[in-house]
Amino acid sequence: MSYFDFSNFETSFNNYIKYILGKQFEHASKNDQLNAVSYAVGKYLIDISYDTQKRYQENDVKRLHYLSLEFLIGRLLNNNLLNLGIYKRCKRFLETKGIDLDLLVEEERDPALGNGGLGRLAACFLDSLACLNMPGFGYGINYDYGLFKQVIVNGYQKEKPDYWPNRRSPWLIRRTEERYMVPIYGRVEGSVDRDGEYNPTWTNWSLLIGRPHDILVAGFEGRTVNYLRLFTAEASEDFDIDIFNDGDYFKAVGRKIKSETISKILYPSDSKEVGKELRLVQEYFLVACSLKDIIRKYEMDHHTFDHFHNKVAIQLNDTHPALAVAELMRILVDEKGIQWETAWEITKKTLGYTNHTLLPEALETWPVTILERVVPRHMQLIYEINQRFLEYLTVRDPDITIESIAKMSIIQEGPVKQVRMANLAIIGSHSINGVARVHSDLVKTQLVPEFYRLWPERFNNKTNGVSPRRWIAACNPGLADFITEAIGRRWVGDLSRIWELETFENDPGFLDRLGEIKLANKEALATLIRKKLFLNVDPQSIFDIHAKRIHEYKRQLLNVIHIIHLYLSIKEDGKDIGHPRTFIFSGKAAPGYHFAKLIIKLIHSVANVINKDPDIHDMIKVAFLPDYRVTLAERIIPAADVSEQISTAGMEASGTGNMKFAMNGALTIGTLDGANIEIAEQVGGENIYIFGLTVDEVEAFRPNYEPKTFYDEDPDLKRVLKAIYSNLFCSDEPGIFKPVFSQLMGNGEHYLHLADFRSYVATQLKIGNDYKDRAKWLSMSLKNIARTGMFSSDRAIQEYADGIWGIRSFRG
Ligand code: 26W
Repeated sequence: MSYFDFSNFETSFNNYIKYILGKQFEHASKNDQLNAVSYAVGKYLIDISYDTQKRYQENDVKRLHYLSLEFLIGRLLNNNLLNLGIYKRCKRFLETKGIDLDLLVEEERDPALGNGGLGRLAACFLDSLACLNMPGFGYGINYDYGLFKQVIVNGYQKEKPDYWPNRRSPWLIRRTEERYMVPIYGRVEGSVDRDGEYNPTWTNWSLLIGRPHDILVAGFEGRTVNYLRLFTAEASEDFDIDIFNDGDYFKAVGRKIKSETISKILYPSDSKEVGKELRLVQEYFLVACSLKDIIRKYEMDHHTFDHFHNKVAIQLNDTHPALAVAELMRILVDEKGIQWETAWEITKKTLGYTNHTLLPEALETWPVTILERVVPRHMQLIYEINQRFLEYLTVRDPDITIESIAKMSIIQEGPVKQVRMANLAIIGSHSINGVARVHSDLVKTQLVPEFYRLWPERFNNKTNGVSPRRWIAACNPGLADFITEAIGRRWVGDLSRIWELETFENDPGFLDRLGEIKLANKEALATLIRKKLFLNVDPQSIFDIHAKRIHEYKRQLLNVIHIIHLYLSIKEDGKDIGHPRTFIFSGKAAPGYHFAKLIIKLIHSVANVINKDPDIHDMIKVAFLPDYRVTLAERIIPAADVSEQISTAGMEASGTGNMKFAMNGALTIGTLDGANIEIAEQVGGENIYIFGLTVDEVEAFRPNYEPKTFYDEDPDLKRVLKAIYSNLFCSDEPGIFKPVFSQLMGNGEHYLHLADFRSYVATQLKIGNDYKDRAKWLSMSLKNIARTGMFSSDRAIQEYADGIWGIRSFRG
């Protein structure tokens, strides 16, 4: 139950159509109706947000600011209705108008302001902060174009622009009264002040203008509404003359650069560092706007900066906003006149850094030359921070080796000097965390062991989590109602209670109903597949799903190799593969990642051959659902029997899809990587399918790994690889998959596909056998739902709040 009155909902809805759109109800389009409902919901959000802000301000609470280049929030109407507790009432009201709410929510656009895991995690965290009644706010960029839309043409991925009509979104509040002026480019002139101190002035800069737009974030049961603040880069026509030196009007106009391009588009890579100047400018733009906003708010109630870190926490979502270290120092030292040492203590105590990837190609570095041009004052400050840090190192340990110093230095020497953003983030933060236990251990032992030895107390783990509101309650209403009927509603706000489901473990009627819910979800997905792909799949078959970005380390190829193996065993050996299976893939490849795009083509080509082959008797179907995004994930995940989490051990930082699938009752086939390890601990080894080399084995294995040995010694594998090399799957375009063969057979094949093949095949075989025992399967499925309570992002946020941010729940 919500604590506010629903009666004015109807009035808001009607008024919107009549007075804002100037239409009669009969003439309102679907989109008008959607906007009218969103408007009525938005009014509640605004009211609650005023109360929330007032509460925070009166109590002078400490606030958390989550800085992220990506927020993959998904559609909002359904979730807002659910969190406010007015879904059912809204549905009934709309019925009186002849509107089906469930159809109406499908009209909403899905803002794709993120790539994948990192962006979606940020969105789940905002949901949890609000649900825990904590003062936590998101800061990001209001891109005009989100992640591209993926269309498939003849099996190939093509990218189409995804224009997010953000100017028309009913959820986005443009703050017309606020904007931030951000200097960029120019040069630093060194001078000496009255006390003989170095007193630099950054001059001749150009000007960016950042306009805040807020998306309100509702907590569960509507007590707290926080916000996600997104900045749009605007070119100002009517800038404040006051901010310029007198008489400098014309020069000032000249310095106002075309800044709209900066928030035009999200970079579509989630693994390769981009290295483009515009990306750096985006990072700086976000950091500068956010810090201006944070400091302006702080200064409304505080007159000194002595206790800044007691009121402000800032979390860096990966290194993308790492310039915050330099920008905060610049503000404190240059603008507020605070002593370096004091400013440095404040900066460190304020900032925390989360690492989300160990992939070397994803570790950000920027050429010093670019930084000097774009943010000359920041580059100076980075040099100063680094010099003081290196001095500290040698004083602390006079025997320190040159190699250690070189590794820890923010500057990487070489033909082109580079700034290592991870080192900057680590040196400038009081907390450095990884996102699953094994990942945090690898950060300490593999990624930055020197820093760990230096400051062990700064390193910690915060295993990821996902929002049970979006990833169970909203996306799987059948399951949600079923759980609530069994154990009451408390699990939605406190997922640790979901273990209570296990008391029904031996109730066959209960398990049967669980099976029926899964079947209904599979039927819905089968319908979607029929609609989108003109392909019939049998809901009674095993739905084995691999949905995530396409990347070699995530090993979609291992899955494909297994599918081809099954196919050839039926076709050539006349084998019985047990229960029929439907293999479903979904995911985007970065536009410049050619090999990942070839994997997409291979999946389509294999699907084309297998789906049409009468000899297979429909025992195997392969489907690729295009344009994976939050909304599609909400359809796919509730329908999975098997969840593919098969990355090469040591390469997936955590994964969060793995958690979503398990809590919706899918059984995981996975390596001991990322959060899979913790999922296995929670559900128990007998309720998960673990295979393959472990992190330690991978490490020991790599130096002497020769894929060719596996090829020579395993006839099944040899047959599959030959099939890929041949034109079996590409008779129209001969030879196109030869690069896949060469990659897999290449010495030092980094992802160890062939080494894990046998163990993957054996584990898949076991899945096929276990599935035949329906009671056993359903009981395992139930245990996955009941034992994954710790993977709620509420748990993760509580740990961040207690261990890093020092913020508290504040219900008033
Ligand atoms: C600069 C290009 C770029 C952009 C984004 C490089 C790297 C990234 C992200 C750090 C990649 C990412 O999304 N990492 C994922 O983060 C999730 C949330 O913690 C984890 O669950 C995934 O395992 C991790 O791959």
